[in-house]
Amino acid sequence: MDHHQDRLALPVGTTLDRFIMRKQEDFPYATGELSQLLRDIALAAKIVNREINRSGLIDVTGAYGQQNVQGEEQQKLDVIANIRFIRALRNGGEVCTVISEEEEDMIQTGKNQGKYVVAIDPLDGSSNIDVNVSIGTIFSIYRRQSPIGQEGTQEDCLQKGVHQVAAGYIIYGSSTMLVYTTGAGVNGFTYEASLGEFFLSHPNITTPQSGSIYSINEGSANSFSEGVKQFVQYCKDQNFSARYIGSLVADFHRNLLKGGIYIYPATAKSPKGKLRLMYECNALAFIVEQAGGKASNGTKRLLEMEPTSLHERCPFYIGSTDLVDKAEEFLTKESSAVPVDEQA
Ligand code: AHM
Ligand code: MG
Repeated sequence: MDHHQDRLALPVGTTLDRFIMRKQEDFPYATGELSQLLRDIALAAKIVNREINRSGLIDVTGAYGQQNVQGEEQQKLDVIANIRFIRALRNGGEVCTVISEEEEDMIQTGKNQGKYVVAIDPLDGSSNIDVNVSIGTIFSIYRRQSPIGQEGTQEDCLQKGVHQVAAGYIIYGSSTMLVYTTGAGVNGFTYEASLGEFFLSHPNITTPQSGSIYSINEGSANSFSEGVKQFVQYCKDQNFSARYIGSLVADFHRNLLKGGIYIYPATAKSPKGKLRLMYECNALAFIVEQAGGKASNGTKRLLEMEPTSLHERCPFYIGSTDLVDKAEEFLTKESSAVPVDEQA
């Protein structure tokens, strides 16, 4: 094709499916199951995106009328997204067991030949659904440890974040994007609704070493620990911008691209932090590290945390390496300080 023709009909770019296939060719012994699994997730994401986009028009907004395992009010779209992703994973056949923020117990897909286990938050930030603010889906993929041919076990599901083979998120924002890693960098794809495809739009995402955005719910500042208070004061002293959407995926995505730090610390209301290790923190920690950033529980690398239960929560510090280092510095000083009532 000559140059003129190329200008008349610009190439549409690389689709997610083609990108996944090309990556698979980099691994000579790959069987294609992980690729298929990623495509299953992308299909469910398109369906959920459709429901979200027309949510003011059809009866999917508002509360479902039940609470999830954590006693939180479920939104209708929480339930819909949960059904859609689990159905896609079950039909795909690569996954033996799913754990979901919306379900108390492990979900056995009945596909006992499946090599993988998935942890998913089907719709995060759901309090933002009804007000048309960005929401997201977060997922982690692990290789099962138990022998193939039987149901997945609790041990298969409760692996440390370092054992993830892939992780990603979908952001349903001003545009819809899917961002994922398989441990060889991070790539982002934007959804082209008229073609029904995700296209590679953000190849090889790297996060700035430092940044000037801090994201934390300062409404809880009275119950922050001294170290967190001091770090927030440090951000103000540096004239950083405060940005907090209250939708983790959106806050994370912005900071990933621009540089910054997101914090959900322990507070009086949530003594262990609010976010869940298995459904929210591990996936984003894997992605941020692959993009050159850092994630911590305040004192330790998040991906090294040993999970003990499916729905456990942990304090979360994630973003540009310099800022997470700085936050850890304040927190370490705090933990080595002698409590006031024990001082001589
Ligand atoms: P959810 O999983 O129930 O949607 O809650 C998680 C959300 C995150 O998206 C967000 O960062 C955080 O909760 C906001 O919490 P808060 O309103 O306490 O600041
Ligand atoms: Mg969530």
